[in-house]
This record gives sequence, C-alpha cells and structure tokens, in this order.
Amino acid sequence: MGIKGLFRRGLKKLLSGTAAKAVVAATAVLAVPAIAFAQDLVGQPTDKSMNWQPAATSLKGETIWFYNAILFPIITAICVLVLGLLLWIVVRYNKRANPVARKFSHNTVIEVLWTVLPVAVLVFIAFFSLSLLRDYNDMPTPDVVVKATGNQWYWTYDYPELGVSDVEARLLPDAADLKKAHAKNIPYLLETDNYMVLPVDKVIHIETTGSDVIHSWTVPAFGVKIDAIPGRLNNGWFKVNKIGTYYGQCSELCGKDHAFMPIEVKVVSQADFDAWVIKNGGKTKAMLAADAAASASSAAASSSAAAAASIQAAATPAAGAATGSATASSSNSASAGASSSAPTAGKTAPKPASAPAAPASAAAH
Ligand SMILES: [Cu+2]
Repeated sequence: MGIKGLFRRGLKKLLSGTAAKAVVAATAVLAVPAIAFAQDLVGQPTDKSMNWQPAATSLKGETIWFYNAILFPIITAICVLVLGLLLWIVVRYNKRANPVARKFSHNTVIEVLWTVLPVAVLVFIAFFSLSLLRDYNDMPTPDVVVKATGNQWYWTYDYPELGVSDVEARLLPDAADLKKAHAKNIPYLLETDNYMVLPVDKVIHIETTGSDVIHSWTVPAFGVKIDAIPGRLNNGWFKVNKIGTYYGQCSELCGKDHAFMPIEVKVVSQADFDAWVIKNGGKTKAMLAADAAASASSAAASSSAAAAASIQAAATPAAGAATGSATASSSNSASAGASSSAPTAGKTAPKPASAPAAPASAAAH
C-alpha cells in the first residue's frame, strides 16, 4: 500500500495542477455519464447510464479508480494522438498538398521512440494493475465462507462452516417477463426466488465450482467475477460496505439458458444474517463456538475421569502388592495400562496420571 499510496497522492497532486486541469476537463466531457453516477441504483444496472455500477466493496472502488484515473486518460490520449496524426497526414500529405512525395526509409529517433514509449506506458499501467491484482489475491482472514455452484441453469449456495447447504436460486418467473417485472417493480431477468445472504462489513471468502459446464459468478458492484469450473474450486474475497440487494449474472456462456441464471445477493446486518442462518438449519459462529467450548469441557471431564480410572487401576495392584499377593506380571500389566492411558489424558487435561504409579511400586517395598 505504501508505494502505491505515495504514487496515488503524487498523481492526484499532478491532476490538481493547472496544466493537467484542461486534460481532466476534456476527460470529464468525454465521460459524461459520470453526471448520472449520483443517481445510479445500487447493485443493479440503471436505465440510460453508461458508467460503472457504484462500488460496494473496496476492491471495486480500487478498480474504478484504476480505470478512471489511469486507463481512461491513457486510452483517451493515445486515441487523440493517433487520430490527430491521421488527420494531419490526410490534410498535409494528400495528392494536392504534396504532389511529389519524398522517398526515404528509416528514422532511428522515431523508431526508438515508438518502441520505448509503448513499453513505458505498459510498465506504468502494470504498476497499478499488479498492485490491484495483489489486493484481489491477498485475502484477509474470512468471517464467512460461502460456496457458489453453477448449474445449468441456476446457482446453489452452501455455507460449509455454518451448516447451511443447498440454497437453490433460480430466476423468478415474474422477472422473466418484462411487463410483469415492470408492474411489480423488480429488475428484469435479475430477481431470483432464493438468494445468497451475507453480513455487511464482513470478509467473505467465496468459492466457486460448476456441476456441469463452466459458469462464472459475477456481481459488478462487488468487482467480483470468478469462473465456476467443474472439478475445481476457484476462490476470491470481498467485503460489502453497504446493506442492500445486489445483482449479477452468470458471465460464462453455459448453454441455452445462460441469460436466465441471475445472481441475487442480499447483504444484511449481522443479526439478520444470524437469524437467516438459524432459519435455514445452520448454526451461527457464536453457537458453533459455544458447541466447541461445551464439547471441549466434556472431553476434558471425560479425560479427567479416564485419568482417575487409570489412577485406580494403578493403585489396585499396588494395594495387592502391599499385602504380598500380587505377582510381578500383574503389576507390570497394570503399570503398562496406566502409561498407555496417561499420554491421551495428559493432552487434554492438565492432570497427569503417571505420577501416582511411582508410589505404587514404592508401596511394594
Ligand atoms: Cu452459467
């Protein structure tokens, strides 16, 4: 983040300079849809809008910044330069303006320039592109793991850690009909019967796979597009910073109903998410932690009971030895039994069972 942050600050300073202001203004005119940006719907396409969907994750925010601040000005500058050169040649060197053409080949300066400049432009882009790519791959510790399986032609969602499975999401029949969708005020070809539910402001680890052919789980507002490939588990992460409903579509041509397997994600508060998990037969993180604590304490109790039993087992032949009736072989087997149960008891319970075995042999004297 350090170098990139510095670079960004430098670039922003540069962009605030008067000389660059004209360029920025020209860019702004070309990027007219930016005006419509404020009214853009969250998580879904907006009529007559041309720009990116508003970002709901930091990754998407970075992606939009990368495009608007780095790629778009470079693309615009190169297009203007090439168009200008073409127009110049058309006007200055046409048959009328330049009847006798000069005949020469090679110009070392120009050849070096048109080799070095594109390389420099690509290296400049790569600097930001690779750092963005690193942010995509540098996954923080996830709060929720969700698996999306692409099927012809619907999505299945599982929450392996929380015990929620087989949430099948299909296109809502009314959303498949333009008139009905408009009448019900639901987005055409995007609304599903079930959906992926996620908590807000939490790191989501998404895993994708396909059950038949290759699909792609894509939600533009999250800046996430991950192929769902049969036999593979692809993964990515995101953290949604706003409660709401977000829509996406399968983005890998997967068959005749490829256009009819949309993605709907409801991002809710942690409390609502927990309630949804319980309603769907799963357990919340808090419940799982309580379960783990309970099973750990019962395991500790049973292991301490085992330890007590082994103490008794060790003590019994010792008592026999004290009376002189125990043979050497019986005391051997008893101590072997005590030592075999001791390590397992020692792992979970702090009470070691091997200690009392010593007094047993001492008592034999
Ligand atoms: Cu698909």
